[in-house]
Amino acid sequence: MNSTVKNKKLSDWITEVAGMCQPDSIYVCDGSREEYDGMVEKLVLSGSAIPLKKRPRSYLFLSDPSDVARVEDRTFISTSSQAEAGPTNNWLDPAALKETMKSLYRGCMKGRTMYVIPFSMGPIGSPISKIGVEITDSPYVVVNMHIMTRVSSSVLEILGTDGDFIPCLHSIGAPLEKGQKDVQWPCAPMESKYISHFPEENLIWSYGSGYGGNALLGKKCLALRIASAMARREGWLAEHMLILRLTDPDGKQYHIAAAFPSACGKTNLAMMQPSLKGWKCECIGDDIAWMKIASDGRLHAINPESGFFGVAPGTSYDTNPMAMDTIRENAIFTNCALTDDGDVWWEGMTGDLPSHLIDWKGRDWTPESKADAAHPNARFTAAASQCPVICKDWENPDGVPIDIFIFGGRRGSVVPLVYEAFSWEHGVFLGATAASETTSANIGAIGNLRRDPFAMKPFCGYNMGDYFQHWLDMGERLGSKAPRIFYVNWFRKNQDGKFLWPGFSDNSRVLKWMCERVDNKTGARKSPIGLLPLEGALDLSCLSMGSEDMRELMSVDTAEWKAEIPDIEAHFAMFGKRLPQRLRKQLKDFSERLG
Ligand code: O2Y
Ligand code: MN
Repeated sequence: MNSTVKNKKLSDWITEVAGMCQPDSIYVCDGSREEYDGMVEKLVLSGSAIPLKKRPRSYLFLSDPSDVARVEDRTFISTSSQAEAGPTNNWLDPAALKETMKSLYRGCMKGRTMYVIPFSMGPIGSPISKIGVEITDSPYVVVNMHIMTRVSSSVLEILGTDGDFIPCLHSIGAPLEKGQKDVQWPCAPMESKYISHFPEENLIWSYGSGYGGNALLGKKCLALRIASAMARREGWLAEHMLILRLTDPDGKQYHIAAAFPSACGKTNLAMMQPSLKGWKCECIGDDIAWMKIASDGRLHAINPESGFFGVAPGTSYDTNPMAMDTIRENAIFTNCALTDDGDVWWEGMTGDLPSHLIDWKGRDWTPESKADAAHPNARFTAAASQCPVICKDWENPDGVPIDIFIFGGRRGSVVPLVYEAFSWEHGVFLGATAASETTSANIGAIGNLRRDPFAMKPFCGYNMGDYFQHWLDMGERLGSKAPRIFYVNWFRKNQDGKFLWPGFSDNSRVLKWMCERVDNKTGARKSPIGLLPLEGALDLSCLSMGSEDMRELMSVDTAEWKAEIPDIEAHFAMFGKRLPQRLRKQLKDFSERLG
């Protein structure tokens, strides 16, 4: 070991894991730039990382074709009873799961180095932050964790001899026999991948995948699944939400947290540059928000991460110029295509197609090729501090006070551009029934409607019925200081299948209306689904949008909404007795309003 670990729980755990996984060596990370550079250099020499001539200190990794995304089917919430995990999670008995995984872990790091990564989610030392330690045999994970979390030996100092941390054990599950040559992206077959969470003991065990959310355990595993269970016990919120600061032309600030399912443009909204003159938008986080009620009685949010692990395809100077500038240097790319002059490329990055590429599977690609050049879930990893519009308060340990919550999803029809909840309780109903059409970049067949409550279906570490109750309880505690709740749909289409709303920077028009609602500057019209903007209340200045299109975009067709009721009923029925009575009542009231 290259450093002395003074924390008893940590040194005992390292010894235990090393005994089980049998690595050739152990390395405790310090989070330094030299460490990062040294690791990347080794990854380049081994052929795992491709240095990009066109982007300073940036590298491309190509994964095994079987290891390209989070694997929901292999993700488990292992609580003592299945009821605690609830109907939206895969469950296995903890003792049985640990036995299975121990047999996989035995000897799984042979021929490899075992890295110990001490990290903080949230600013180091902040009272809202949590400390984790990831043990992994993947140097790719180490370099990504350097960007996505705060890896530092000062985390070990804060831990002292008896401080507590969340143990996150990860192995790619590909031991090397003596003399065996490594492959570019080692991992285990699908059936032996396990992404396991033990929320009752704040423990994460991941095996077999080296990709993203399966392997960078600070993100979805700790900051959402384990943290959501901790948040419920401790009375706060760990949510799948971007955080942004919007400033109006008079300098008044509004803080917005928004939950959309994966692949609905959270990173784009988080970094959006308003088309409205005089309005400013700054990014605080693009994926996860931890929120606590502060001494002012308001809900304050921090971004526990320190980087972005964004979807590359579709990201361009048109859709998200701030993300494009964030990744100009010091970036890691995974499963993007490689250009002949040593840059990355992906579908939607440029109007013109390159004449030749190496695709994410390492094959020659030309515009005639049938297959995508980049995988639809190809990713960039870059430090939040590199974002040109990162908010100066993004690392404020006290967080920012949230004024507005937004829920939403991708719906080609039925759901209007924006509406407001009647109350906190109605807002919880909107979050609990949120639904989105699946795309090629996420789960399920394209175009299926998937209910994804609060965009937390894959990330809630306990029974979602209890999660709904936790939101209702938080509303009680917040009282009149609770953020206002809105629902949006940027993706409604007309009869010809064309998007009705331009989206991106024009979404600022919708955010402006929300701010005006918060300040009681504009009224709203009541509809069965919620409060809609008054005619002409949305600022459409300098936007060429026909009034017919606008009417269609905002229309609420009672028959279409009635047709949604059986699906909502079936969705709620899953939770049985754990569904809060108040949500049952919300559904009844909604049906009655529809007539
Ligand atoms: O496929 C993966 O492993 C990445 S998933 C992801 C990454 C960053 C932000 N959000 C998500 C998500 O699935 O919500
Ligand atoms: Mn996400």
